[in-house]
Amino acid sequence: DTLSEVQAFRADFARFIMPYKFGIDEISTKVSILREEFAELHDYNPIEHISSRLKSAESIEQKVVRKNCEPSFEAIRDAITDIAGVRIVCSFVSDVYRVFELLTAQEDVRVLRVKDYIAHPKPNGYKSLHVIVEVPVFLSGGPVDVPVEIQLRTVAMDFWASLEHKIYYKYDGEVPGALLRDLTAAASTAGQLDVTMEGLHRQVRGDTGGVQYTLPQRV
Ligand code: 0O2
Repeated sequence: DTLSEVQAFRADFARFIMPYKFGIDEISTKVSILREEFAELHDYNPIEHISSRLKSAESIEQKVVRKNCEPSFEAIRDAITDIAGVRIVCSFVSDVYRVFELLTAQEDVRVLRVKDYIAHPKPNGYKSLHVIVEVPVFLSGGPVDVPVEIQLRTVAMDFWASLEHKIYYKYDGEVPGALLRDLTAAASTAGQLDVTMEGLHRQVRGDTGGVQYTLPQRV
């Protein structure tokens, strides 16, 4: 009957989503370790904060429709790689790339895709470094590789993105032109703030070499 079908689907969904939660746990632990070690060894903390989220069933459904994906767990597993999401907010742009390098250099972290919206911002001004990685999670039945989307950004980029996200939802994606222009201008102001703050930080640390970082290879 319908009730037992719904119950069976719920149980299948819970089983499907569980490894993604563990994927988040694995990445969050890795980031916490880097953060603590940095604070201890270098007396400096490149990571301001970490947050994570599991994509809701509703949001997965919307993406299935948007991507025209077959509504089976197998197809969803392959097509939707941001079910597990971890966001790392850093103080400076150089820290974003440094944390990216340190994380992706780890042996059990396999990089599937990199989107560098810092080097190539979206037309609205959105900036962040997105990387989809796969990490092994050891379950009772053996290891499974879980994709996790990691978003790395500065405090200024994060401030901008959270406001933009609210505005985008308030207007249901149809943000009025004037507001969109102001938002894009604000993104550029946030970018200038990042450059100024990084410069000040370097002066205080006695580093006169200028800001330099190697951009990640786009996979
Ligand atoms: P939420 O609520 O954060 O989960 P793909 O996943 O690669 O097939 P997509 O969705 O275009 O395609 O991926 P992309 O561009 O890498 O970015 C997806 C996520 O980045 C979004 O997730 C947001 O978190 C963030 N993002 C991307 N563009 C913007 C933007 O213009 N403004 C803001 N504020 N955030 C952005 P979700 O699923 O949309 O939402």
